[in-house]
Amino acid sequence: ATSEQKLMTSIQAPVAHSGSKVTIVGVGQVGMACAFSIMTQGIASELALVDVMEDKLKGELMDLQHGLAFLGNIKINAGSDYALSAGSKLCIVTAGARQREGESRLNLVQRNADILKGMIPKLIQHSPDTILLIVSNPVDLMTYVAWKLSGLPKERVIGSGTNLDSSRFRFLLSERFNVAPNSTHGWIIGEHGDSSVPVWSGVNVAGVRLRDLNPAAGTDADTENWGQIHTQVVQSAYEIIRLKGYTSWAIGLSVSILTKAILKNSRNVFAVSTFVQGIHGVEQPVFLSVPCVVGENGITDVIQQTLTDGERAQLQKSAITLNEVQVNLVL
Ligand code: 6V0
Repeated sequence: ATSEQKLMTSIQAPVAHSGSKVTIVGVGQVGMACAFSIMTQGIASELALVDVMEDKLKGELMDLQHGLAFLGNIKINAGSDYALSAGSKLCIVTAGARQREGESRLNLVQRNADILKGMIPKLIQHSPDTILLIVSNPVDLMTYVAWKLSGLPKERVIGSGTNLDSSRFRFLLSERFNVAPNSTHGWIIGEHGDSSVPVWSGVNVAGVRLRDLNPAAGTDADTENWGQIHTQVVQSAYEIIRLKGYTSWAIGLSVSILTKAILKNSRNVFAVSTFVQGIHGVEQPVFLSVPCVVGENGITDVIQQTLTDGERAQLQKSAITLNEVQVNLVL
């Protein structure tokens, strides 16, 4: 008998796969930050990492596994074969090129669409009932591409969208108010990127609205220059990329909280990229971020925010811009 057989009396074979399996495609800076956040918070019971770089996969796998004695156990696998992803409740896509210094997110579009073409059908083949969470940029367009390639219903294909922008916004607001970021509420919707829309009317602490304290907040007439905060949000990815080469920790946490909402059916509300044709007067079949209720079956509801005419017009303009790129994509 082996030592294992001497150690234990077997009663029955353990199950091969447990319920909350998550696949992450792309083990670059973003994918690994997502993996680390999910692992350390004990959100998933199983993690599969897929990429094209075998050595990097093996190294990352070993490095994560060597931390498991400090955490709750989770089963981690890594490899280039999509069979590893079988039975995933959620597949997170972070593979692809990232912006080069000074490059806009929209510029990446066909390069990353081509990468998704080789990946999405394989993910669906192995996990036909999965939810897709798209992170690769430009995320709103990539979410559309993933939706088209997957054949999944639209509510099961989610883009990480402006969940990160909203968090950046809340952090910067919180510094001005000198209260904690998670006690500071505010939403950025629309495109994850240069044309995102800050909803100033909703910014509040404990229900006290900034606009009631300063009716000009976020407008050109504002002497306190709150609008500068949105400019900073828009520039922050460019700034971080200039300073450290990529962004990782905040997007990893943004993705892990979305993962938790899905696996635990939490029905929290997040600004994520969803199909918005017919919402806020958007006419094009595009994905943009609006506050969505997120649960085990994906997006169940969209919150109907009270927007100003200007905010609606900005959303509609983003939709037109995205659609112009979208119709020229080769899928
Ligand atoms: P990275 O560190 O270059 O990692 C990309 C990974 O993708 C690498 O490990 C590649 O090997 C892998 N990859 C490339 N092609 C394939 C393929 N065909 N199949 C499987 N894997 C592949 O980039 P990083 O992790 O920094 O960024 C990844 C993506 O996330 C980029 O498109 C970023 O622009 C995007 N981000 C999106 C954010 C958001 O808020 N939505 C935030 C930050 C970055």
